[in-house]
Amino acid sequence: MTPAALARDVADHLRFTAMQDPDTRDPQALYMALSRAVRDRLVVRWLATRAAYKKQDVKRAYYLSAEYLLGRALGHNLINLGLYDAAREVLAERGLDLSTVLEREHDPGLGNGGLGRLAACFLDSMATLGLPGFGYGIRYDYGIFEQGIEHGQQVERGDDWLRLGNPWEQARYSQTVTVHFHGRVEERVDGQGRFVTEWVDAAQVFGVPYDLPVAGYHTGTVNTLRLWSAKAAKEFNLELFNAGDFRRAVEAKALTESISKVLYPSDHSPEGRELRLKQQYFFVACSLADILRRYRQNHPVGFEGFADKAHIQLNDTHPAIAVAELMRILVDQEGLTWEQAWSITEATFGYTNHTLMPEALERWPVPMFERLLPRHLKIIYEINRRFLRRVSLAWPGDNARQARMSIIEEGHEPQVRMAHLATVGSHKVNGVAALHSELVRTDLLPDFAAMWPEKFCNKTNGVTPRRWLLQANPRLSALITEAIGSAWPADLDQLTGLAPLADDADFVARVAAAKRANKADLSRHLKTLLGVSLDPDALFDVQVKRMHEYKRQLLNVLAIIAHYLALKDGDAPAGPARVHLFGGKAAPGYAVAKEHIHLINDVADTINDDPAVAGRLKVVFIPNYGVSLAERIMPATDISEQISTAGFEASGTGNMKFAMNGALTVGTLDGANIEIRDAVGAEHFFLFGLDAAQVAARLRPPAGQPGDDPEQHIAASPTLARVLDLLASGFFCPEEPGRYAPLVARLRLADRYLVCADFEDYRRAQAEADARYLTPKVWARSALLNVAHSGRFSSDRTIAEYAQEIWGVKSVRIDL
Ligand code: 26Q
Repeated sequence: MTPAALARDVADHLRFTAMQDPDTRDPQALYMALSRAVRDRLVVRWLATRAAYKKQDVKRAYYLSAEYLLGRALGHNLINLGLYDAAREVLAERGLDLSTVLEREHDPGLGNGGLGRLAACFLDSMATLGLPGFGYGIRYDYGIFEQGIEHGQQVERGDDWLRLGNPWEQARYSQTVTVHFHGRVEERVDGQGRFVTEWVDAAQVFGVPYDLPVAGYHTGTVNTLRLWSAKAAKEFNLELFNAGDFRRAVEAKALTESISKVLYPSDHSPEGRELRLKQQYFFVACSLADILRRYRQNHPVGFEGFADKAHIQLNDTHPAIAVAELMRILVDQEGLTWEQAWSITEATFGYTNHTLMPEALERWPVPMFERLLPRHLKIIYEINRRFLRRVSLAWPGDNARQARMSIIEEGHEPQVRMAHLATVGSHKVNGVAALHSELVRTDLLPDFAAMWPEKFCNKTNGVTPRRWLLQANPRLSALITEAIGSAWPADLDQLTGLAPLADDADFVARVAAAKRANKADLSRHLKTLLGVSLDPDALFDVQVKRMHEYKRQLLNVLAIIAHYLALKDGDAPAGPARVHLFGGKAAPGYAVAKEHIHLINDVADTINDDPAVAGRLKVVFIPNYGVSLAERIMPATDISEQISTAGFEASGTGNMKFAMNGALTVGTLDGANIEIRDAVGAEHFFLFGLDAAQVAARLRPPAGQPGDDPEQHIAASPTLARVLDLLASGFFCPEEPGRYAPLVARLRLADRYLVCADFEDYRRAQAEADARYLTPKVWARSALLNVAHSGRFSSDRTIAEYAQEIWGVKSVRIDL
């Protein structure tokens, strides 16, 4: 672990692994060599961890997720291994900055947003807590698209993240799994007179596992993330090839391998295509085969004890087909009775819900399901038959209830409801913030909560403080360590030790200086990236997250326009100069979200070009928001925009990263915002807007009550009326004046996310924030108290709760 040994191994990897000049200063070559040298240092712990789990035959937690937004690995692993300073020295000897080398790593974007990043934070916490946790997912050849902005509009480019090789992964060809699709089901009586079912004539695909190390922070634990890549069972059709039909000879192979080709770039919008279901079954079948193989190694006969040795957590419904797949294996292949298999299955699974929006719930058309997975459909029917029998025994004659609860939605086009399958097949169902879990119980799955009240629970999300504070914000981290010692990254509640320092003027000033330096860093970065000049003394107000109507980037931009007009009129109350930053991808098929990106860019161009507000107001849309940009943005933010319509954002996790880095939230009572406000104190959080109950009353008014009327809010707010008129007039898009007239017309007609209803109160909260910012000491005190009380939002706390209350796994000491 010394710099000298690291330097030697880097040179060796340059020479022997890459066959390059061992004295090179090429950052890309050094990124590869340094990563390999770091990986070598993980291997001893990796093997020791695996051996300890096996020897002690511990219960393992398996996290099944279609997405992982891991972020770059090198810096993270250097920190977790305590090798950061050694690496800096090694590169300095070559005249290179460590940061230049870290930047060469392609940020692996194997996810869409919050759900995928949560999975990555959870892996980090499992390893840091020494828990036997395994991640399973898909090794997409192409991750989330790279977003460009051309003429103010989003353009998408493929993310060929493996182009230059991936030094962290290890293929394990010998553990390849065979997966089946299509075919038909044969039912017959076997030699002993038993009724057996067989899935025959199915097409085959290989799943090749690629392992990534997941190192804990300052521990011996290195867990594994295993990602599956699809490989054709047949390389090509030799007959066709010999007959000269080369195209058709390779076609089947290409089609098969398309299963793990690309991540679906949509979130919250159902993608009903067959390939998506194929992806889901593919990685679930591979993972379950792997989990059962591992179980058999220590338990050669029987499956009675399976649920005592394995818990499987379903990250949303994307892997919910696992319920049917485990039943298939236990009944068809292992010969267990249905009852035996079902009690194992129920005891094995837990299901985490991440969304309440009905249109985002996964449903598959029965005919498609039957074509792809005929045996699984039959199993689901049988699960459903037995389940509905229980419902009818508990509520005799209540046919409407049975129809509501059925796993199969009947009707013109029957569908499989994956959330119902996951709920029936799991012993625990959880939401991801207190409000969300309550709404899961009362709004989303009320019939299920009535049947199994003890099944439902809450696990408020968290984020890893290693990446999001220690690594992303070294300036603030150094101050924290100076004040409370260095144990906080693995025990984040210790941050409360900062609270008394909120009254120490010198310390508060140093925290403020760190923030200013971070803002200067970000400004420099954005200058090189986009050519914009930002003033680090301005208030940095940031909204970064996926583009979605419910997240209300539109509310933000309308208020910016209002502020702009007030500045031009000279009747704005005294306030600081403001910089408004936006970032976020729109699903390629989500036209409204793309329109909002266009609008933000049009407004930015107009405002940034207007000398009347120069030095007072700037607006920037930062392209290609992802983990790496987030690491630069979170530490450099004063105001965190968490302004979703109450009841729509399940939790949010960006909100936690901002607070941990000393931003103040302007936010609604939604998701985890509520818990953040409770933790940091209401006076250090700028609350506005309708709450979830009020939103529900406006959007779904009880019979006889009026619903929301946007025109009424517009009439009551001359500011809003003027903003909408200006927008509709084409002021921000003179080259195409009609561009935003439809947007305004839609808003006036039906405002599904209550932008108009919340507009004035949002402006009020922003004005309060402005006023506080004018007294830097008061602001900095609030910022420090946000940091001091964000300990609860460490994913270590979240994972400790899952381990204790759902998974039943315990930490394992790894002796080296
Ligand atoms: C489903 C079917 C077909 C295609 C795509 C999808 C799909 C993909 C991704 C549906 C949803 C997602 C992602 C959802 C997501 O990121 N949800 C967020 O999860 C976070 C972690 O719990 C929460 O903090 C956020 O509030 C929630 O929006």
